[in-house]
Amino acid sequence: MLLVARMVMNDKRTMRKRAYGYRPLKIGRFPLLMVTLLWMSSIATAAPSTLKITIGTFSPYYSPKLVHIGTGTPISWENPTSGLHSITHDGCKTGERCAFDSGAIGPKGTFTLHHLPPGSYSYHCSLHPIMRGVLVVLDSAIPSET
Ligand SMILES: [Cu+2]
Repeated sequence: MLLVARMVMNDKRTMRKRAYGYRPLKIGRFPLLMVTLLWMSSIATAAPSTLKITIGTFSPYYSPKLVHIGTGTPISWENPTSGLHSITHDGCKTGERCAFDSGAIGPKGTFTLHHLPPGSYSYHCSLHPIMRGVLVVLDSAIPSET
């Protein structure tokens, strides 16, 4: 039975080849396998959702002011104000290790940080030093806010 079916299939292929004068494009299992692997890897390495901090003209200036995140969680500051602000690690000012400095973020601008090593990061706005926030990166994947 199988042999007959195979013969019929072969015959159809030959007919198609004859009819169009070329070999029909064979889409084997390889592309399907690749797509499946890509899909699976995208699930495995799916980035944790970004934690958003809003910049404000009034206290607490950075909302939330104190943030705990797990390593690998991107943090994004959004500037809905009409002024310029920065996200500057205190270490940049004191001359210690400068972990991040956004430079001036304009109105409607954003600044995103990825993959900060675990640690506690105090930061400020270099244009308005009264603006202060703290970012704590924990060696885990579970983010939380306070
Ligand atoms: Cu500012």
